[in-house]
Amino acid sequence: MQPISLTQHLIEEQRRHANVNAELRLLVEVVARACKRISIALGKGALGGVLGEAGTGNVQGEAQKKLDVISNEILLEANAWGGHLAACASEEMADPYPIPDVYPKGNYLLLFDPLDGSSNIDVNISVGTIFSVLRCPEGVVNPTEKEFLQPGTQQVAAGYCAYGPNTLLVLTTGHGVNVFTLDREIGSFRLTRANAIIPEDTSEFAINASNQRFWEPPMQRYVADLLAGATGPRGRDFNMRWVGSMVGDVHRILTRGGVFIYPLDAKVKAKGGRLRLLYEANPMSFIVEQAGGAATTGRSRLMEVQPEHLHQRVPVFLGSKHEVETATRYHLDPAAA
Ligand code: P6P
Repeated sequence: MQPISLTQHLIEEQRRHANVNAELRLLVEVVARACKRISIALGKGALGGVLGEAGTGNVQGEAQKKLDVISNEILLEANAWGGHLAACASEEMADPYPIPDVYPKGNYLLLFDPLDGSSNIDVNISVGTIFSVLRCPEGVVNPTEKEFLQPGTQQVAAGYCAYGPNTLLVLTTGHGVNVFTLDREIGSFRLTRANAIIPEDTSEFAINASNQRFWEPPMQRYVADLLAGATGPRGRDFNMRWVGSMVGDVHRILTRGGVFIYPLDAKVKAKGGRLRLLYEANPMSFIVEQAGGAATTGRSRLMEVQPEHLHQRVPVFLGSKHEVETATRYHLDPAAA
């Protein structure tokens, strides 16, 4: 029997869970459709004339790839007319994007990193789209940045689309995590892994080790103990992976466990971290927690951080529950670790 489609899954969730209503179902389906278009654009590679730099920069001060801009536009256009959103916010745009007045507005706010890891595009390594859904506060018709500044615990849904050897949509609406694989022949996402669970323990860590000399002392000790392996306090050997695309690393962790860390280091301390809170760290933390994992800033639960501005950055420790707790303990009580 064919695995069920994303639409059937969402209709069944709508029947079971009050928080999954028709508007949220439409939102997720619209985002999924946009991700299919992004996957097609990526798949053309050099033949599509869309590789390389756009010649513009974004609010992060980063040079934009052509596909950053294209992916952002695909998501904005797809979400403009459905009547499910009040506004969008994107890594690629300085300010929130209000739904044009010609269209009806809805009750949700959508935040996204349209193409995470885009530095990997030109070398054909997996990239992804990350999205987060918040409720627009009651009575607010024209939301501004303020309405987006909600802690991650307020998310009603989150997900990512991983553009790898196959295109996968990973989704949570607060009732576990489900993985859908794009059937390119019929253009439908099919449920291929229901209720994904992250192993609580792991022997695999993901970090950009080239930043080692910039790490804080607890981070230095934690990683040194991982590298000491069986000869050190951890008493077992560890393996390291670093994709350079958060979506790639997080999906590996969702699949076989692991811990992903982008800590506060001397290079990024002034900015508050490397990764963005609202449309990278929060949605990934929601997914990881819903799959039985954990997500902290190294010192406290990540989804409880109260955002102060739209593009705020945050240190990220997420993945296998016990390993995240261990890494966090090094920071909270160095002697006890
Ligand atoms: P670095 C990609 O730019 C990104 O935002 C994440 O997807 C990725 O995990 C991280 O930055 C990579 O950072 O410093 O290793 O290039």
